[in-house]
Amino acid sequence: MSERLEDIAAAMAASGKGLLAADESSGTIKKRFDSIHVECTEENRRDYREMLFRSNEAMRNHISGVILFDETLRQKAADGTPLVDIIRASGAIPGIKVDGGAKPLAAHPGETITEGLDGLRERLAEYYRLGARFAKWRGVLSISSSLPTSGAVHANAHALARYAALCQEAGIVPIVEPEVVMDGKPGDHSIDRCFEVTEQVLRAVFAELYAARVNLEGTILKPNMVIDGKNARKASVEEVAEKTIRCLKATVPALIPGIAFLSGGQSDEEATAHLSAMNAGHDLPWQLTFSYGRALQAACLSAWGGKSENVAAGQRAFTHRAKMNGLAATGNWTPALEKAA
Ligand code: 5MM
Repeated sequence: MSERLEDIAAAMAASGKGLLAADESSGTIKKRFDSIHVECTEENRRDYREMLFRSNEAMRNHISGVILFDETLRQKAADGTPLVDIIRASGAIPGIKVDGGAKPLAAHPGETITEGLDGLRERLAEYYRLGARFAKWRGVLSISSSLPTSGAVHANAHALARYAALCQEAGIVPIVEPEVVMDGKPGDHSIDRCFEVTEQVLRAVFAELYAARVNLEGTILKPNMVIDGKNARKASVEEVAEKTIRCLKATVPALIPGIAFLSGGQSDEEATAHLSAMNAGHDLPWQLTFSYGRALQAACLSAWGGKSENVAAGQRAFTHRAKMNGLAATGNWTPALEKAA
């Protein structure tokens, strides 16, 4: 495969495919395993992720890249094959989460700054040697009556831009993920408030990317959708699609090759329906696709339940969601396809 940033980014945003976010840090994967009563050991994490990456139909046809956590990038399958080689053999691109997580932002109660810039140049060089061709960094912004503050918006946008420039220097495509969370506290904000904040955040992010001289054609954006808070009324699928597109058109340059949404706590089917509605019948300058964690994995996790005899069932569940989202990435998903499964 070509090693140009632009070509890697275009392959990540290939039509009808999307990204699998399997980069849960140790604490997050423990929560997922707790929910199915599975012990969070290195072997169980390996077995779970090996099951995902060996889902041939899903990986070959619907997944363009996989975001990994540091441990997984270095791990070998039960038969000794590096997990990275299994991903590559399927035609998907291995990627790596390089942020150090969201930590309290000094003097900004209730807000966070994502850490991990110190030593990042050296870590990126190692990740490149290990096979990663893209990376991910997530900034987190919460909505309340007084948040986010402009201090938090700018600190996170600045960190995202410094990260993105370092990635490109290392030959790695940055996924820039400024997440305006839907499930924060109190989580009762309206879709219009989410629009206002997402617009403010994306404007700040692109101003910083520009100032940092980031090559937009070698960058993927991973935003939230414009959506009501988790504890507010639920806007229709059409309203979410229309307001999200409007917000992106107002803020995201057409040079960005792909926008890959996070699912953010939406149900599996909601995340698919929203993506499909955005792609159906809209003339867009970028590929719009998925980079889901929970909305791709929840059904698979429960079908597997940590039991080797359930691997085929887990793979069927993952393949189904990957296929549904692949169809949504071209606007061709319908609810009837879920029932037909
Ligand atoms: C898969 O979850 C990712 C890792 O989260 P932690 O660093 O907190 O363990 C997360 O960054 C993910 O890539 C995005 O938030 C999108 O995931 P969802 O579940 O929102 O689609």
